[in-house]
Amino acid sequence: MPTHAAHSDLPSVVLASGEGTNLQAILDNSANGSLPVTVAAVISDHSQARALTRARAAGVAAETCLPAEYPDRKQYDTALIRLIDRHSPGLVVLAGFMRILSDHFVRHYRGRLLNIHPSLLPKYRGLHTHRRVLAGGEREHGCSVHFVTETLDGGPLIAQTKVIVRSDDTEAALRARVQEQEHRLYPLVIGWFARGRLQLDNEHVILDGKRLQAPVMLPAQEHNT
Ligand code: NHR
Ligand code: GAR
Repeated sequence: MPTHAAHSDLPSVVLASGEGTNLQAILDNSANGSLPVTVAAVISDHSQARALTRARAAGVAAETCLPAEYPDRKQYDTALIRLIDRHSPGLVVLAGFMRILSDHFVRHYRGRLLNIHPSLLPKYRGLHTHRRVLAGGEREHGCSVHFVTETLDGGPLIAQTKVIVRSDDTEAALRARVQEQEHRLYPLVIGWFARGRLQLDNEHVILDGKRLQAPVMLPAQEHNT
């Protein structure tokens, strides 16, 4: 049974720390009718994040939750939960959110918390993935969408897209090609969730009623080489 009526948009909150290009992809797909979500609010841990400007431009509530205003991570995360839950979201989307979230936070949103990570997980968890991929001499790279659980960048994988590493690649060039894929992959997966096709069952991802044995690999486009 779909958990959401097909005709109603799923209220969602997006957390973003920086540029907000993934947020923009979500807003654009929502606006053009191809993604049945309503972004109820964008919340950032940085007051100057471009993501907040993008939210305002789209007529979406832009809010901040600033780490400097809380004595520790626990109280920060509690405040963040309170801000988010004012919007009663069915989905919380991490879109370049750069703060590690406590177990308490992650459990509170279990099964409705998604992240996009710039690597082919389980390879290259953590930060500076593009640099590390180049240093590691990898020939393939990409991005992954996963349900967030207590294990950092270790939650059950939903879908991935590959990018071929070029011999003359730079960190910036590689990042740009990976991000181009992120902007296709994330709205697609969020759409599955919003249409009730995607669930988390303990440690397993269910898509269209079946347990995924491996992440869905989104076929590359012609320019994705
Ligand atoms: N929280 C949990 N519990 N589990 C995950 O899988 C999470 C998460 C919070 C964020 C995104 C993630 C990524 O895709 C994410 C996944 C930040 C860091 C980090 O080290 C690591 C992974 C991710 C996001 N942050 C530093 C910190 O001390 C700060 C770094 C900075 O500000 O530049 O929080 O990679
Ligand atoms: C994205 O590439 C995302 O994969 C990455 O940050 C970028 C945010 O870009 N996320 C992480 O590295 C999480 N640690 P955006 O703000 O333009 O969407």
